[in-house]
Amino acid sequence: MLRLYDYLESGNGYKVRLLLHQLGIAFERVEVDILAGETRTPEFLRLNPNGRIPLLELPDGSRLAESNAILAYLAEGTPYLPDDRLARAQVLQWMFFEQYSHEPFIAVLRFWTFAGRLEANRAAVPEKRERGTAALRVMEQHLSEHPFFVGGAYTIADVALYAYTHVADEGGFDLSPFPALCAWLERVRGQPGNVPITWSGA
Ligand SMILES: N[C@@H](CCC(=O)N[C@@H](CS)C(=O)NCC(=O)O)C(=O)O
Repeated sequence: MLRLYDYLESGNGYKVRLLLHQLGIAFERVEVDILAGETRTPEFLRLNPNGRIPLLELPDGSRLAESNAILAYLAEGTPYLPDDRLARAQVLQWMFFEQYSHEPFIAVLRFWTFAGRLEANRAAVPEKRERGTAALRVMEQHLSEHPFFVGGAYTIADVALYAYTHVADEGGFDLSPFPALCAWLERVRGQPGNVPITWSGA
C-alpha cells in the first residue's frame, strides 16, 4: 500500500490526499507534526533530505517528494493528466506557476497566521500579500475565459491550484474581487470525489 507522510493542515499534503481519493487509491497516512519539528529529525531527514512533507512512499520502498511531482506520478494514465504533448506541458506550466508565483505567498501567509508567526514576520507581510494578490489576478484573468486551467477539463493543474486558493481567506486574502476564480472554486468543489482539506483518509 502507498504510504503518505503528511500534515493535516498542509495544502501541499491535501493536494495528494485529494487526488488519491479521486482516483480511489487506498493509502496509509503518517502524520508528521511540522510545528513540533518532526520534519527535521534525523529519522525523517533520512526519508526526505529536504525535510518536508508531503512524501509518498511506494510499496517497493521508493520515495517521491514535492507535491506536484507526486500529483504527476499518480495522475499518469488517468484523465487528470492529458496525453497530448502541449496540454501536458500546460498542466506543468500551471503547476510550476503554483510553486513559484502562488504557494510561496498565499500558503506562507496562511501558515504564519495559524502558527502565530505573523507578528514575527511583520516586515515581510506586505510583499507576500502583494505577490499573492498578483497570482490571484493571473488566475482570474485565465478563468474568466476558461472553465478549468487546461483543455476545458479538470486536471492536476486545478488540484494544485485549488489546494491553497480555497483556503486563501485563512491567510487574510479576500477572494470577492475575483468572481471567475470563485466560480472555478465551486466547479472544483463539485468534482466527483472532492473532499475537504481536513479529510484524513480514514
Ligand atoms: N515544494 C514543496 C513544499 C513542501 C512544504 O513546504 N512542506 C511544508 C508543509 S506545507 C513542510 O513540510 N514544512 C516543514 C518544514 O519545513 O520543516 C511541495 O510542494 O511539496
